[in-house]
Amino acid sequence: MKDKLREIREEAMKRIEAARDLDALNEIKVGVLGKKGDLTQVLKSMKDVAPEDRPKVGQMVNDTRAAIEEKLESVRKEIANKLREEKMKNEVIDVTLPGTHKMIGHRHPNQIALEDLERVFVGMGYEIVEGPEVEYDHYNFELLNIPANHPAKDEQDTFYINKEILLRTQTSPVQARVMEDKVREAKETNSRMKPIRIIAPGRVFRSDEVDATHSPSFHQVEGLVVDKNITFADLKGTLQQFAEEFFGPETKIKLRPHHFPFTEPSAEVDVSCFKCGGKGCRMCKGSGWIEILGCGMVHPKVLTDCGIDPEEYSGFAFGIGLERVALLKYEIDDMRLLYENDVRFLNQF
Ligand code: 2U9
Repeated sequence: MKDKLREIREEAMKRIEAARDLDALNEIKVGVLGKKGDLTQVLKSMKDVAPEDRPKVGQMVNDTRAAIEEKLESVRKEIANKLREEKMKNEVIDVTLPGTHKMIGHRHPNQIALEDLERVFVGMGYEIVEGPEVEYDHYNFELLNIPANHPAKDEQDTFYINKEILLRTQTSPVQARVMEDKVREAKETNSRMKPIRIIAPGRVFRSDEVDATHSPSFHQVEGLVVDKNITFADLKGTLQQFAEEFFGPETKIKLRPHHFPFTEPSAEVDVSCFKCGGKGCRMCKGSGWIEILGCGMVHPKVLTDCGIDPEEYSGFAFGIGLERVALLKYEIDDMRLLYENDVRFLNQF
């Protein structure tokens, strides 16, 4: 029995030593220690051993099992280590390889210009208001002092849905709606109308041919302030502040008389060229000035039609073409680039 055990042990040790992988080790384990394994067979023949020898033989079987198990475990660890090392060697990272380029998103130049504009006006206490792109003729034209026979209606080539409904040609209807809402709110609460200080950014539509400076769909940011004692000086001060914050602290503004149906008096506003500071360059076509927006005091008829008494309240309004500002600010020479969404263009912002 003793010899048999030694034989099993030596044979097992030799085979374990020679094993090259985990499968081979497992096979040995089953063959020696398993249910039908060599060592288990020996245990089964214990009944033939004289009772007085059984404890000793039992101990020997246990020792043999323990020695074999220990050897199996140490060789298993060795093989596992070797496998891991080989895997690491194959998986080595070459830090000199060029990296894979991940594309990241960029804000569209229109969006950058919009956020810059909004920051300036929100800083002055303005609220941002949006409204429908599909509008009633009533809000888009009539309330803004552009009645059916008004020539401005032809100028603003309009996309009509039907006789009364159209794609808005300006964001002004949003402001007209806000005025109506404020008047209604004041009536309902039996109180004075609250002051209005809003900007209305959004998409507008005009039936224009596409070229470097025109598109049938573009964006405006319009502003409206209505309160008691609002004067043209407030308008000028606001625009001066806006110009300095948006284009730089040295920027000057110049107002030229103009005409809009919804404002009286009206003006077009130029800013001193932010590229050359006013000396004259390609950007300002040598003039030193760049036209940037239109503005004026809200026409008394517009106030009246929205339910506001022009004897009690006055207001100013302005309108900025967002694409125009974005093109100027980023020195883009063709508006079409803003709508093509070519990533080679967008990646530059
Ligand atoms: C209300 C009353 C008056 C909005 C105004 C302009 C002047 C203006 C243009 C800028 C470039 C349009 O995108 S553009 O072509 N806009 O010059 N807009 S005053 O006046 C209002 C608006 C709403 C109730």
